[in-house]
Amino acid sequence: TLLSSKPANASNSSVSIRGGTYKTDPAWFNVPSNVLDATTRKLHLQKDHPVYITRQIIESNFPSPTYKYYNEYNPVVSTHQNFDSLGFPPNHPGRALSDTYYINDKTLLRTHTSAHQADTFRADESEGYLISADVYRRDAIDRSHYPVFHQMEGARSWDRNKVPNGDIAAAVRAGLKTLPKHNVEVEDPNPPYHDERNPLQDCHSAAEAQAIGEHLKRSLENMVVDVFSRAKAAALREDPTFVDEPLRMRWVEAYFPFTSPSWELEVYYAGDWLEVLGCGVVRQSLYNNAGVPSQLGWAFGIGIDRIAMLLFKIPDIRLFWSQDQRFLSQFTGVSDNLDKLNRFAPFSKYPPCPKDVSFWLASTSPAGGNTKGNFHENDVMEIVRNVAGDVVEDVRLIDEFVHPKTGRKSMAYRIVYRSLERTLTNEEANSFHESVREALVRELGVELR
Ligand code: FA5
Ligand code: MG
Repeated sequence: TLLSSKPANASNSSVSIRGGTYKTDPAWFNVPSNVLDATTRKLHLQKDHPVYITRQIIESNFPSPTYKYYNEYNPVVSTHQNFDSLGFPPNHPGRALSDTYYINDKTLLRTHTSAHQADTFRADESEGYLISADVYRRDAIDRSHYPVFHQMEGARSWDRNKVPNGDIAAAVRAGLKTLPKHNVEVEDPNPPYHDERNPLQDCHSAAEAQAIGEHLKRSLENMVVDVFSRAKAAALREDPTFVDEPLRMRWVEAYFPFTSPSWELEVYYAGDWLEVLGCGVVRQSLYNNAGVPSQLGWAFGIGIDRIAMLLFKIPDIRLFWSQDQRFLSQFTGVSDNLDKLNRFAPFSKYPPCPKDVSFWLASTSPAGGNTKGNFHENDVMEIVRNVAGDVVEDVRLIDEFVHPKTGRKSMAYRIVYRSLERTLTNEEANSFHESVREALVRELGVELR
């Protein structure tokens, strides 16, 4: 196949993940060994790890018994759980082999915690739930994107048959009054719903959707405000003269097949807006299919690693995977006493080694390739990741053009090699880069320029 990313046991017809054994289909199986290894790590359950601590802090903003916690769901799910149950159309690009890690045609590594929404709505008796888990995506490489990361799903539901007078809007508004009010200014130019861009569902009244949206947004803003106040307290413990930049948040309209209306929340961080979560009013079909048609409510999905970056001031998402004691020992004891939270103290910053590669695309890719004949940038990302692992900091398209006579397309990428743990020699970087160049030719059939 096209993938360089053959796991060590690719010749086997099955793969073991977290105690389960799954039949692999060579036409679908595309999980590289570094990703397979990551399935054993469960950073959200590793005490004193920043991802674990961040999970604790977010959970504390959604307390039991209103919310019930599920942190042990298996990462191997069906295409039904990950896509169909959520209303993803059959041709949705997220289903492609270029975006998702498959075991076989019906089995994959979940790409989001929403894969467990339907099952949890069906099984859960409480008013709300939180699900934390490792998730997997073939994705770009940079400081805030990694092929394995962690999400927390949250949902809060109200039952038409259980609220006073069946008045959902009044019940949600009453709930909203019990939530703390923060005093941070939030940019939210969006209407509660929008007929074309972000529609109300037929089965909801405007008042219901509006109340649910407000409850959702306030709950999430409070969580981010809490994270920031803990980060600020930590900074002040280290340096009483510390003055931080004011927290900035903004809401952006979004689209998910399983919520409407939908939004994303962005936080200003290190000179840029960082998307931290997606959310919305749950599509009624999810409740109906889960056998609880009298319920309605909201759901969200947070990137835990992204929140952890904000909380600990961690500059690069790769650091979470470090087994270096200079990283891990910095957080010892925090899980048992969140008031001891401290920000990350970088060990010395090692120099970056940027290297460029440019190539002509093959007019037709080799048959049988996982990109089905089309060049896909995620194949470049994965080839680089497979060759150089966590030594890759960033991969970016820097130039692209079509030759006016031949019609051939040229692409140029800049790859930044940088270790978080030591200085790379130029020879090492060159040798990684040479292997990347060879792999691009071998696996994508491109012609180097
Ligand atoms: C989702 O995954 C939806 N399931 C979220 C959702 C849940 C919407 C419930 C509505 C209701 P999205 O693909 O935007 O949405 O990812 C959610 C968050 O995961 C992002 O905001 C970001 O914080 C984080 N994230 C996404 N890709 C990566 C990545 N490659 N590395 C690290 N974090 C990521
Ligand atoms: Mg998003």
